[in-house]
Parts: sequence; structure tokens; C-alpha cells
Amino acid sequence: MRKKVTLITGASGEVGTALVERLAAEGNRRILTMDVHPEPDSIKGMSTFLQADILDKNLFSRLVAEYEIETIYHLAALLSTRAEFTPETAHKVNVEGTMMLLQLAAEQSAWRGEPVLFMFPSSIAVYGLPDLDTKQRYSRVREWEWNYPTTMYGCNKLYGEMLGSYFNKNYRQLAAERPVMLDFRCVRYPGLISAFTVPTGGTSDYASEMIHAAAQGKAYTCFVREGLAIPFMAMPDAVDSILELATAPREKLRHQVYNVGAFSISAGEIRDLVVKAFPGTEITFQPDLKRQNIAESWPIDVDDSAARRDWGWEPKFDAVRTFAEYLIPNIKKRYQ
Ligand code: AKB
Repeated sequence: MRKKVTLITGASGEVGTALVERLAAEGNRRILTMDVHPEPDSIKGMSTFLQADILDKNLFSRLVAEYEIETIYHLAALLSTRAEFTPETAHKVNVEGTMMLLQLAAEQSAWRGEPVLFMFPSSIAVYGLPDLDTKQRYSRVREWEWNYPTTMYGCNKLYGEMLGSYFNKNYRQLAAERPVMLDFRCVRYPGLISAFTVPTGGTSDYASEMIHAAAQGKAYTCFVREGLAIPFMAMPDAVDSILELATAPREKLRHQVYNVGAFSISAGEIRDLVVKAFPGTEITFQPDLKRQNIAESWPIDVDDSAARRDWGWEPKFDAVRTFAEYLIPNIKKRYQ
């Protein structure tokens, strides 16, 4: 008999490690993880880990012979800055990888006679506000507004959302007999900040970089202007939101894609909180205009009222609590 598993792709990344820790602690499921990068020490022994490329088709045929995949958290992606250096590779990983996994989930759903739950993290990168005036005027965007991404990553995520919604509702819509379809659910994350990992390849990375540098007594030069504001979220809330959406009753969900918000903050306000926690830290602003333009095209905040209404989303960490109770104590311990 095939072993029932929850599959997590991109397990070695920031959200991946936090999610594996949380699911492993619950202890009620077998977890299969994969990543093209090695398994971080912090999650060793918590799952069956495969160091593999999600574009490896043979791997997936081998997997389905051995496992019954009940749930997929598809986290593997190339983030916004990195994707601009290698847009073709980003498209392969972010779009073709997602398509392959959706097909796998669709086949598994039909074979099991029960939907595979497919959880997909999207991003504020799907938005593209054309200028600062518009950014000010539409400061809390709803899911369907300003979906004009300016980056390859944003385009890839937006298309991933659409593909998932297609597989959820319209896959093989002209077939005489419709197969059982997968259950696709997506959270659109703001910039995420973790106390335990430092991101790579993103554009919202300045927030994490600033605080991790300060905790190590290093000076930091921020690559966006002081007044630039976008939404952020503490990692525990990011994990909560994807798990809460995963367990929400399907009949309550009116959408496939939900904004999730926590707090909006400018780079200067982050600097103030960091300097308060680590007095004497030297933080300066020297915008890299190209990277700044990417962050500038993202909204100041998101309207997440649909998530609050449909599945009771409520973040636990505002900016002050994120710093005081989550980041500062954990980061201090980490670098001591
Ligand atoms: C990035 O900066 O690319 C990511 C994101 C906002 O999705 N952190």
C-alpha cells in the first residue's frame, strides 16, 4: 500500500523550514520534503528529505509509485530580485514547476477519488502600481486590483494563481465525465521576516538584512529609500495563515486566492525599531534605484478582509509585537 504523505517543495527555504518544524511538531502526518538545496540542520530528522529538482519528471513518477500524496505545500520558487537575473530559469521553476505539480495533484485527485489539497504561497509581487501617486491613492489593494506585475517573479506568481484556480474549477471542463479535481488554496504573502533565517534573492530582504546585521553588531546600508513602505509579516503569522487556510472548511471559501496582511511599515520605521533594540547600530540609506523600483511598485498595504471574513484570518503580530516578542529575543539568542 502507498504511504500517505504531505509533500512540501522548497523545504529548505525560509517558509519551508518554519512550516516543516510546525507540521512535524503536530506529529500527526508523514512528511515528504524536497529542495534543490541541502536540508538545513534545523529540520533534519523531521521528514523524509529528497534533494532534488522539481523539474525532474522521473522523480515524480517514482514518488507516486511509492506515496499517496494527500496535501502539497508548493513553496519552491525563485524570488523577485534573483528572478530578474535569470528570468528564463525563474519561468521554468516558478511556472513549469508549478504546472507539473498541479498535474501531479490533478492525477492523484482523480486516482484517489478525493481532492488533493494544493497550498500555494503567492506574493504582493503580483501587484504593480504604476507610480507613487497611484501607490498613495490605492494604499490598501484588494485581490483583483492592480494585477500588473513588473517582475518575472510577480508574473509567474500571478499565473500560478490562475493555473491553480483553473485546475480547481475548470480542468477538463469539456470532458464527458469530470474527474475529481484538486482543492487549490492560495495566500498572497507580504514581505516575510524571520528571526531564524535570512532571505536570499528577494526585494523585501532589506527588512531582515537590517535586523540580522544589527544583531551581529554590523553596519547596514539599505538599498531602498527611507520612506518606502510595503506590507510585512512575521514568520509565525505566515505559517499560521497558510495552515489556517489549509484547514478552513471548503464551503466557507468564496475565493481561491486571499491577501493576508499584518502591518505596513517604511524602511525608516524599521530602522527606528532596529536602532531602539540595538542602540548604536549604524544604518544608512543608499537606494539601488532598480531594486527600489521593484519594491515601489508593490502596494503600501493589502486589504485582507476576504480572508478575515471567510476563514477568520487575524494576524497575531503587529510591527511592535513582531520586534519586541518575536524578532529581538530570538535574534539576540541566535547571535549570542
Ligand atoms: C520578494 O521580495 O521577492 C519576496 C516577496 C515579496 O514575495 N519576499
